[in-house]
Amino acid sequence: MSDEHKVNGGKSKDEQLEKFRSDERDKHMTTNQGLKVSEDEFSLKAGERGPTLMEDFHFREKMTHFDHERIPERVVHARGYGAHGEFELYKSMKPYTKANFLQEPGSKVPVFVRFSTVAGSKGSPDIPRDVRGFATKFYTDEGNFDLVGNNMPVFFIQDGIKFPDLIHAVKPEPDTGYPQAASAHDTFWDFIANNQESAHMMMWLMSPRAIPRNLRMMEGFGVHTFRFVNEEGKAHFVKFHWKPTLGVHSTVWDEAQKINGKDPDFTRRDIHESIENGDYPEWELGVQIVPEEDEFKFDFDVLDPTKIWPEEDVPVEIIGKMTLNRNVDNVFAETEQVAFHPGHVVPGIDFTNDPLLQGRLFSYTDTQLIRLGGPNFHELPINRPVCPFHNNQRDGYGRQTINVGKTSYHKNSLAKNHPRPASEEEGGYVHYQEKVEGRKVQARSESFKDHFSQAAMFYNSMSDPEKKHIEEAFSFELGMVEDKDIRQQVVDMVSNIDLSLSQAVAENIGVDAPAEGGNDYKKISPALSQENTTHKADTLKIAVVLDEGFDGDAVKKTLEGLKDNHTYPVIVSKSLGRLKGADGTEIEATATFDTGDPVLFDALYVVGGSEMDNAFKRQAGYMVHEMFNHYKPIGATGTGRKLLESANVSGEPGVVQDDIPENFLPSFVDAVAAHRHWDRQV
Ligand code: HDD
Repeated sequence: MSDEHKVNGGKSKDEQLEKFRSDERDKHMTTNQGLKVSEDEFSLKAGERGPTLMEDFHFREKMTHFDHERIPERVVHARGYGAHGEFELYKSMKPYTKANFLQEPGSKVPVFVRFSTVAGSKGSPDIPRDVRGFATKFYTDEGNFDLVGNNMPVFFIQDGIKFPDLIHAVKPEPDTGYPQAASAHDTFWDFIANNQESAHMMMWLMSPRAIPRNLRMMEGFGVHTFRFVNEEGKAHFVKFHWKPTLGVHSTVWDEAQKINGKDPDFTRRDIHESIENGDYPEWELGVQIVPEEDEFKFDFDVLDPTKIWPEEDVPVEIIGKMTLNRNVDNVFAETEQVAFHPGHVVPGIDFTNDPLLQGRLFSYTDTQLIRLGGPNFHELPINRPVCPFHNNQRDGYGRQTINVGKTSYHKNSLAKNHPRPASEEEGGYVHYQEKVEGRKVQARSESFKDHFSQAAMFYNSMSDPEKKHIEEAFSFELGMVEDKDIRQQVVDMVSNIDLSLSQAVAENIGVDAPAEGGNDYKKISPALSQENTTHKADTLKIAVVLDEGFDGDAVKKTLEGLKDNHTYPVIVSKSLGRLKGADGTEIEATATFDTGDPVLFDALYVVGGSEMDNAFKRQAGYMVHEMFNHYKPIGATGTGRKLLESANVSGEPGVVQDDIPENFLPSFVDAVAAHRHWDRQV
């Protein structure tokens, strides 16, 4: 590789962006032509009470720019949030791929990640029941590699040609314009029932994965099977996984719906604040690798994007870690203008014939052309590779590069044939020479026709609370479907996955329960259940309900202990400001019962105080009730214990009470680390 392509590890993107940053502090205001502006509050008028004059170029420029400020939102994944970070390699992938950023353990490349929901508009709430986009741009010294994935490892359809149909079905219905950011409506379920390849994805969508607690605690998947190609030209099939170091955690439906009202920005605020606090979100990158010789060794087609490779059969090898450590400076310039494309690959990473992937390879550039207004979006700071780029593409809206010289064609003699293609040895991308033959057909491969086995595997791998979640999700979603025939069709479809599930849902939504069905596929993949994920108390937010007259010494000790365990206690009371303990200790309340709704916290610690009035007790009681119903950890000391007793939650799982801080703290931290306590009677 030539020296000009060597880049400065994890920092190179930040250095590049620095050249484009503009800091307006301590500066005079000017027009876009650099002319200093003397007046910005009053337009130029003919007389104090007269009409505005056309001549007022500052008014015209300011207004015109404003009128053109919006660009079309993404046709899908419109609601998103991005952050910068770096990817560090743990383990060389040299035996499998020649991709430069996957060679040297310890090497780093900058990344930019944009998380998103799929169906909702740009201003929709953060926790609808939906798939989450998880798109990562690796700025490598061989060009940008985009891993444009989701938080679910399979997809609804098997062929890109059906994507517009799927999206038309899930978006607000065209005759009413609603519902916003919701799949609980007739057209979506009509699509599902009539496109049964969606069965496996439908199960993921009805599971807790579709309402993650935050963006830091969800997995990411490249979904498709890609190809690694090594220096010798040998290829392996590969699937990519992102595994969050904090584990995979979700909300419950009632909680998610309430969060969407109380704080529609909940997950974006969470990740922004985590990065500002230095609690950098981390994911390990895992790969599943299958030799090409084993292509036909599975009971599913490795190219089918509605199938996973069970981790127990093809282990996920952890090869590196991504850390998100910097928020964007400007959401529009970076998060909105970033343009991902599954076709942005580097030497050593190639495609397969997955027909969904093939369809995507067309769609992404096409959509950026309309969204970003022309073919020069690669020149926007966030999209620029950190290595140099040269070709004979020229002109177009918003062109920034000033290409010098006469030639913009290949081959030429005037510029000695530059820019010239690079040989494979020089780092030129050479497509993998897969042998293909066959008739031109428009058909589904026979090997893509089993839609229900893995859907059954997913359901059978769930814990009881997850199964309950799925049944309730189906009941809610189909309960919102007006057309009884569609409800019946979906229930009949579900009977191919699990008969008792279909019967329970049928009863809840008033349709005929299927008499027969079920699935003979009995395989289980424990990795699919969130019950088997990592559980840690780190970074969880604890509401501490406090009133005047609390036991100062004990509370202070406990709060310090909670912070030492890397949790975030937040004092919630009837009003903001200082609260005085019985011994004179002062603690500041930073949230009120109004601003500190229980759904915004991961756990509750009730202290109360000696002067609680009935209003305080009722508000605190509401917090206990909500936290309890959402299976969240609850702790109480001192006067707080009485509040738990009157709420009838004492002795229930995940409810910890003790007046001695040394005893209370470890048990409460354990309860917090467990996240949710499903074995409660709610
Ligand atoms: Fe897509 C955006 C992920 C199938 C067409 N897609 C988009 C984004 C993500 C995904 C994360 C948002 C990127 C960002 O944050 O800017 N899409 C997926 C995954 C799929 C998938 C994991 C299946 C495995 N997508 C898919 C198909 C098509 C598209 C089959 C069309 C044939 N996707 C698009 C798009 C979008 C998009 C219309 C809208 C905005 C954009 O591209 O940049 O081109």
